[in-house]
Amino acid sequence: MARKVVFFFPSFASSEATAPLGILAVATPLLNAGYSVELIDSTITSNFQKRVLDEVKDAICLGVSLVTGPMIRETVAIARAIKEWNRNFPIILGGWHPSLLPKQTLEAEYIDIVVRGQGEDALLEVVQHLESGSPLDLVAGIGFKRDGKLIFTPERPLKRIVDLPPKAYHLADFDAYERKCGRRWAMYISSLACPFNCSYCTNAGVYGRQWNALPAEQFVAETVELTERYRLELLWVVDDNFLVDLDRARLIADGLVRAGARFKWSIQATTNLTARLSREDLELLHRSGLHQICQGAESGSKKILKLMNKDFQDFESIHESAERCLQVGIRPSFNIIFAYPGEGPAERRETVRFVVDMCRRYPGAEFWTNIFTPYPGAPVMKQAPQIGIQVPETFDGWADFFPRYTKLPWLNGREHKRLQTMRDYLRIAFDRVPIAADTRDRFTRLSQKAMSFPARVRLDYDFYALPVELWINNKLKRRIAAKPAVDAKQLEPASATC
Ligand code: B12
Ligand code: SF4
Repeated sequence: MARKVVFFFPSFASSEATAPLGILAVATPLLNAGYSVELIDSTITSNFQKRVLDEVKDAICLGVSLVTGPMIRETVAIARAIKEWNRNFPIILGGWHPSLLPKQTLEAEYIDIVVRGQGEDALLEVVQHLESGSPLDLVAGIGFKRDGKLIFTPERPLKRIVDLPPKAYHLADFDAYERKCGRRWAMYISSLACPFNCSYCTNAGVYGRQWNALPAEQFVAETVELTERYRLELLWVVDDNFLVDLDRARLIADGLVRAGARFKWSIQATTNLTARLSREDLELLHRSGLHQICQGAESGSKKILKLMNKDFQDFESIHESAERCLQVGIRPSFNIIFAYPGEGPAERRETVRFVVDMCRRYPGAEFWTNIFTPYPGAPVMKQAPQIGIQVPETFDGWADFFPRYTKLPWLNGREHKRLQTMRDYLRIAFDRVPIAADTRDRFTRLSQKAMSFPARVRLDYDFYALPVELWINNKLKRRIAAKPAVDAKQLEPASATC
């Protein structure tokens, strides 16, 4: 048997294709230990099932990385196909879903091992044990099966990001991702955890709340090298809250300017921390290439923000951050969660008014909306029985948990349809800039622009009957690239993609 490990990354239902950072992270220690690694990403591999089956023939094991939701579908399909070929071939799951629900995931008959939390050291140790045939009991932070029994080893302490090895970016086929997405970009991570604890968020459950980060010099050196080596035009820094340490952010910006960096980058940060940035800070960040700050506004209702445990955020700071970012040329992007438990028609209306008002006042600010999706491990899940959320009892039961179409006990039937229609109107009323290249022709662009005016009127009057603009928009969208099949199967025509 070759000293080879195969990784599979299931489709994540988005055209914003790039290399999966979790797999690039866990591959490094394997490569350093002399193993060879094969990465098959469903998004860029049309015959991915055959490729996986071919590659595992002479490998030690298969590793899959996934989050809760539709990625589970392809994971199940691949795992079942492998087990049909050889029921003893080890299948290892890592990433967010198995970390948050290790027991239920391992109960699936086609899963052999789950890795909980950071996988760099754990996977290397698992692979070494599989290779030598020795028992896995001493590998911390995993679950495995023995004689049909599930065995969980003690938790593995979290490592700080400075102590983690660099990611194996060379495994990524950036040409293929560029062909798919129309843009050459990558993800980069420079800090772990978030000091806050929003009740819908799963972060604290996997990474705790001890924010820790790479030093500014390392950020500058690595990102400049990475973007030059792979000719990347954009880096999405996927830190949960990039701006916790403002001095570090300033030093990074200064370092990138001095290094003559030519790439664009975007970050995620809370609104309160973004509002702390002065105009000078933002100008410096913009000069260094920062072009977008993604922030979780989440609701236009004070009551809902409180229920979400987002007391640290106020509307004044959201306005301030939008205004100041736009003044220097940085795009403020905000997320919204509709239908959070406790949200009724009045609070939903407040949120729509808030979004519309922000977009009118600050042209260039953008909003991305979701439907509340109860994720395992999020603090709000403790209330699941009281609020009537049916928690799936099997691994594959989580496949339909997806913010684009989640149905909830308090958001079903007509209410669900109405919200989806309203979200569609928000999409066409105001512009948003996705990472994937804009493939619309002039005709589509102008037609969509023309439809933004009636859409705004509808949002003002809360009137969504006979949605002709959406019907036309769907026809227009069919002329441009389709999304991956995994997602398309689930979407109802009227609410399909943005
Ligand atoms: C980048 C990102 C995306 C990108 C992914 C692009 C890509 N090509 O990978 C995009 C935009 C597509 C995306 C989409 C979504 N995302 Co997202 N995303 C992230 C984000 C910001 C970073 C992930 C990352 O790469 N981190 C860096 C790597 C190094 O860390 P890691 O993933 O934790 O990996 C470590 C371990 O998990 C483990 N590991 C990971 N994989 C594997 C595999 C094996 C075999 C092993 C052993 C170990 C292992 O080892 C790694 C190294 O220590 C996280 C937030 C976060 N803090 O991580 C959210 C996050 C993962 N996303 C989340 C969500 C909810 C979504 C969406 C549903 C959002 C939406 N509104 O549509 C969709 C779902 C898409 C789908 N698949 O169904 C949630 C997941 C919650 C959950 N229960 O699963 C997170 C945690 C955000 C949050 N706080 O709620 N996302
Ligand atoms: S601020 Fe963002 S990352 Fe931090 S807990 Fe809230 S949702 Fe999660």
